[in-house]
Amino acid sequence: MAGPLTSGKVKSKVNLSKKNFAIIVAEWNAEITEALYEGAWSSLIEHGVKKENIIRKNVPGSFELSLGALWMAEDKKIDAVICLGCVIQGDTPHFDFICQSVSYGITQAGLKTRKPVIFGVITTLNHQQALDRAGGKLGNKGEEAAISAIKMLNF
Ligand code: DLZ
Repeated sequence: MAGPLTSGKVKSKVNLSKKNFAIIVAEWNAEITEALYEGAWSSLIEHGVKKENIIRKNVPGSFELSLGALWMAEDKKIDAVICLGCVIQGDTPHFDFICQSVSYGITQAGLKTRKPVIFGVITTLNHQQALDRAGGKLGNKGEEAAISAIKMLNF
């Protein structure tokens, strides 16, 4: 089932060619997170964001997205931060700790800096569910994350 954010383009009252975005990409499950990055980057470009105004940063895993997001959001030049990760459930409770920590951390980064910090983290039970959400039959959550950032800049 697709959410309301999935569709291609939104109208922006804000001049996006003057906005600076940071996209932070977790390296765990790189096949998925690279597809999310592709979706987020393409969507920003489609909405008129300049290539040179998109900064990409990598972090080792989704757990590190929180600190990466805070660092980028604290940068005065950055208007919005998009966090991309993929956490797939394993045999241990590790999944729950990472998901809980990253969702809380990303929220805190936004609240502390008063900037849009977007949660583009897929949390799935298996690899197929992640593929479905990274350019597969359920769309691309990276693209949705970019649209969320644009909508928040238009708040
Ligand atoms: C350790 C770990 C595990 C088991 N699974 C994932 C995952 O599915 N997705 C993800 O983004 N990261 C995972 N990690 C790595 C942690 O996020 C983190 O990088 C390490 O625990 C080091 O702090």
